Amino acid sequence: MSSYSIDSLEQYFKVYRKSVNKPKKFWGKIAENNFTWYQKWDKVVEFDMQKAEFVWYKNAKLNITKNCIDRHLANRGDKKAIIFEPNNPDEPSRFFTYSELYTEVSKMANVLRDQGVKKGDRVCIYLPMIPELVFTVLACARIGAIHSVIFAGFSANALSTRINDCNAKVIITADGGYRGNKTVDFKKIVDDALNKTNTIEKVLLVKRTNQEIDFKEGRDIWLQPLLEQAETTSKAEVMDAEDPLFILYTSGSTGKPKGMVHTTAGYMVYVAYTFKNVFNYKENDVYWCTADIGWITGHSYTIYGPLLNGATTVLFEGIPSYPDHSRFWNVIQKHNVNQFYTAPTAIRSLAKERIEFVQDFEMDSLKVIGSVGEPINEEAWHWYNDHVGNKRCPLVDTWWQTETGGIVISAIPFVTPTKPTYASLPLPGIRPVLMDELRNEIEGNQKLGNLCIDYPWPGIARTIWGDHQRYIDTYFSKFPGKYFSGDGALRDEVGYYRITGRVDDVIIVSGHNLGTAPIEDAINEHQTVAESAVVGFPHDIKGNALYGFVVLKEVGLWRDRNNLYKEINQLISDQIGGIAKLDKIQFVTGLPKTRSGKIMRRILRKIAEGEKSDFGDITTLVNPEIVEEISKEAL
Ligand code: 6R9
Repeated sequence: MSSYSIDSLEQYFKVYRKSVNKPKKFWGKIAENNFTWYQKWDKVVEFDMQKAEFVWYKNAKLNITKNCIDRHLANRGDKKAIIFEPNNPDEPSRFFTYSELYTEVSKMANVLRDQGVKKGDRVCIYLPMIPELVFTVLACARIGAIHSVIFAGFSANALSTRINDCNAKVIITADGGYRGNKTVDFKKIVDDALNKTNTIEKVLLVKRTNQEIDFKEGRDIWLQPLLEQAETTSKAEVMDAEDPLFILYTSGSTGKPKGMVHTTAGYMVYVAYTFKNVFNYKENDVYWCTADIGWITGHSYTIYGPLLNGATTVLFEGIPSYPDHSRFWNVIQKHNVNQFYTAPTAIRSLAKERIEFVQDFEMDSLKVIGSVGEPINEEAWHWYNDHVGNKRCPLVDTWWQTETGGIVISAIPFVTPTKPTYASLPLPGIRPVLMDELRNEIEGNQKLGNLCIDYPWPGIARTIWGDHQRYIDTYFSKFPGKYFSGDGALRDEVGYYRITGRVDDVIIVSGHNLGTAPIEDAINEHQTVAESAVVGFPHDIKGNALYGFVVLKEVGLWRDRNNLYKEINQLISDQIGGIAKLDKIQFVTGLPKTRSGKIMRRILRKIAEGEKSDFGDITTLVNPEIVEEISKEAL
């Protein structure tokens, strides 16, 4: 049991050494001592980094929901598993004990089975942050269906692309959802998406807003009446260790999203272990991760990680600014939250508000605060540390990705000394390396390079759905024998890692990964556009914002730039969703002619960052002040 929970720096170094010298023994023990299995494994790991093939816990049999729910029933049956905090603070919170969670998940699992969903089928979930979202995710896992949760900010078009990519058979959605003082028409978006798909047989509907919807007989089914009649116990499907648990789409350098596939046993062991250590969770703590379940952080650290450890996890439906900017702090006080995990964007936007918003609340319950999704700048780090953590709570800056399944570089609270803007040290089992452009490993400290990991860990994604070659090409080819993250990093004088940002064509805006290619494709759909290029530029709150360089088919067309700007943003929103939006646009006569796209982007980034451009071949039609003005107007 001793290596499951790390309590001192000395122990960390000891455990870390063990984990990298004898990874099989290390991960074997963790799996052996902390989970329930129908059948144990023949081998802890088998892998080939060239072919990107990973088998963890070979031939083991299990069901992850047995580990998330059933095994807690004996001792934690009456313990709260989920605290649901609705969007509207006047609506009462709802609580689900582990026993109630068992019942809810069983009912949902039985309904899905009755509707013909079988092991291996793909089920799309497009829901607001309500308890039914957690129940459906776990119900899929219970019956062996592969869940594919689509973030509710994605447009109908983005949703249909994802449904088609994995041939989902069923989609679960709601009539509508609440978001601050707005409602979102979930059902309408799904209806639009289904015009462009033909694999969905059934649309299962949760009632949330009671708004009117178009109901299509024979295809649409209200869940509530079915749940009321469903059996309250359910058999958990026997899953192989390597059976897929879920698909989660992430943006890449091309227009097509990558369906990252995570499998059952390795993912389970990895997220449980990292949750326990990175948040120093203790039995009666209340833990809150604000991430939407549509992202990997919500999967691993709102649902699976906490429930695997028998924790109490808060599910928040709302947004940080509603009804005012104190909402996060209010919820921490209300539910006596002990561990709080959020994104730098949220911190930066709240730090801009009056200090009373945070000072008026009693947050003594907090023990650990965390950050994820993008680099946290020094200013935001200090504000978070001073005003939320009260200089008392360790701030863990956790670096990881959809592809890594769980946190890979992070301080362990009360163990690893923290340093602002540094993710710090690798967790046990993780061997980070820095590589230069010539594919040589960079030895020593105080060095900057491409961040890779050179040995597999149980939570690593296994493939891209339907395209293993793309998985190899994206992550295992640039630096043969290593997993390449796409991020750059600095290793300081004591070996701490600081993530410097993406080195590829992905831009992280408010913590959301956006590939430049799909945005450019959307811009190019405009009838007046000849070509375009999108780059990121630093933004106070969002971290990065999008800057579009657009070449029009005819020079004179730019006179209508105000409308063009709006129409182009509308096209992007239709294709991808509201999360992708050009903050600035510049109409140019041509893109720089360079040897490679990489160099062109470097030039454009310089211009976007406001450095004076001395590249003669780019002539702007609009001077930057005017562009600023137009951008502001259109916001
Ligand atoms: C978990 C998650 C992954 C990308 C990743 C990196 C950025 C995440 C970070 C961080 C600096 C951190 N990122 N955590 N950058 N410091 N603590 O966000 O997954 O949505 O796949 O994004 O996010 O650039 O490569 P995902």
